[in-house]
Amino acid sequence: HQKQQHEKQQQQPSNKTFCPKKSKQLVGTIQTYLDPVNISTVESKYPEVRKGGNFRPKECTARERLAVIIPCRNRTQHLHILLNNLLRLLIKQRLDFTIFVIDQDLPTTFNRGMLFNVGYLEALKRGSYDCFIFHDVDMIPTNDKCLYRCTHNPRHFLSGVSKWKYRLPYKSYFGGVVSFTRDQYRKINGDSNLYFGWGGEDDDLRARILHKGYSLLRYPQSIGRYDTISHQRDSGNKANPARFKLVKSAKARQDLEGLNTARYTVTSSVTRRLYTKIQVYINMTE
Ligand code: UDH
Repeated sequence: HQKQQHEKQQQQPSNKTFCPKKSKQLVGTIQTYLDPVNISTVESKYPEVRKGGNFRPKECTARERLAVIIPCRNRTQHLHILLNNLLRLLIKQRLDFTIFVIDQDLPTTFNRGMLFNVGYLEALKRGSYDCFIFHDVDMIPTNDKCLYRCTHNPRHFLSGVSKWKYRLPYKSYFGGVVSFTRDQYRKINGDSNLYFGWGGEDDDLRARILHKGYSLLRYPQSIGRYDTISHQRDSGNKANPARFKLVKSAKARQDLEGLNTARYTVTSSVTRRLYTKIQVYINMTE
């Protein structure tokens, strides 16, 4: 029933033209707002966003349906800052999007990769999304020409991040903000579910992409510039000592575990004004 309702909301009248690939409203570098903000302030700024965090341009038909998947545990303040910046950009780009926030129940150690899988699977239960952007809660785009769209290959959005002096920690880094079409993510069997704790899952994801014959796209320096919100190391997300060994076996495990073996229990699903929040329990021993 929930899916039917979403689908109904998403049905498009056929007499409209497609939205332009690059909206004329885009200017390039934009100001970022990194200070804490109340969610009610953000809500009042975006009356055009519908409950559950859904927006669709009225004057044109968007080219694809985008699900923005944000893993977020104990970072509500960051989430509000991100929404305060990101919604403006997505609306300006005239995208048809829904924001999904995926939270993981305590006490299990944080598992970012598995939360991506949850986001993908749960979003598709609620609507027919074509494009998935997995978005860390503390990455703030600084250029509105950074298009939140999917392309013929998976894309890494970041070319430089403020906390690394607008560079990347290493050349093959594939964390922060990445995009996949529905098909691309399914073909690589999503993320690994095995990375509990900090590190490694992004390198595993990159290995999966290359192993299935995709190449990697990345926005150029001026477009992929991101600001970050500084933070302490999170509790419940200690550096994972198994990560180096796991990354080595990424290709061998790819078809055996990932999207096709993600086991979790949805403990709550709530439609807030600016996002759909899905809370999950992950059993580490399953
Ligand atoms: N996150 C939470 N809560 C947590 C931990 C992580 O919400 O307790 C989410 C959040 O969206 C965050 C993302 O997971 O932005 C990434 O976690 P992080 O902020 O700890 O990662 P970090 O910024 O990553 O430290 C930098 C990685 C550079 C090296 C990559 C190694 N492969």
